[in-house]
Amino acid sequence: MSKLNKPSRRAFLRNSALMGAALATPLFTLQVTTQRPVIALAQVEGPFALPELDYAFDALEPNIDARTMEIHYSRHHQGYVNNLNNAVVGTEFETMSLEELLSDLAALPEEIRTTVRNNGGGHANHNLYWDIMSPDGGGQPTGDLLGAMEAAFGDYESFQAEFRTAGLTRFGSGWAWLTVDGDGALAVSSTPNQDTPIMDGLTPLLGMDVWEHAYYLNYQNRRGDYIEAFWNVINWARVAERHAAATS
Ligand code: MN3
Repeated sequence: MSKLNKPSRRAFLRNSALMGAALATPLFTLQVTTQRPVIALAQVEGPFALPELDYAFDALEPNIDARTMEIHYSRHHQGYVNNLNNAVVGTEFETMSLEELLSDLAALPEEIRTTVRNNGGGHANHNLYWDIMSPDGGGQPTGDLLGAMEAAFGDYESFQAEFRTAGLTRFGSGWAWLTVDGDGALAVSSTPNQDTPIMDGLTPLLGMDVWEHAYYLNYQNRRGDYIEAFWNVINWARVAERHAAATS
């Protein structure tokens, strides 16, 4: 008997299993195609909590899929909130605002400094991220914000190119930013992990999460495709409001 025709032990076991199973039972379970429900993390008591979302998890489809949104919000972001609460509850820092905590990390005791940096940063960054996205997003900025962009970058397309590059070249996990400083100057930057421009005294106006958890289910490793889709969900009216508040 040739090697090709000889039934392998694995095939024998598979066929035996098939015969032993009821014929109506599929060989493979539906776990391959059926998604498990997303179990939200429970809120840890403390001064910080998830913000309300202004839109449904599926509202940003097809640009950002519903399951990514739900896991991102109710597990990742809730995790940052919970870790932050656990770090500050019962300490003298539990009455401080997020901005106060993040803008002077050196003032924090060493045993909670890294936790506040990572999880306070995560909380602040995601608050911004949800806020500057909308199912009615896209288009281009106008008015004072556009004028400030033209002063800083030349034109909107040059801003786009810088912001895209900031997101693409951030190695590993992090964020791409449009920020404004105390003199009203706009700049594009990126940060690693959950570091936030607030740590550097800047006001973030627009933030794009480029952690894989923000896009991997839908885009796998194609971060550039996610970045292109992100333009379609930016709520420029909200970005303009943030710009106006920061420069008034
Ligand atoms: Mn994230």
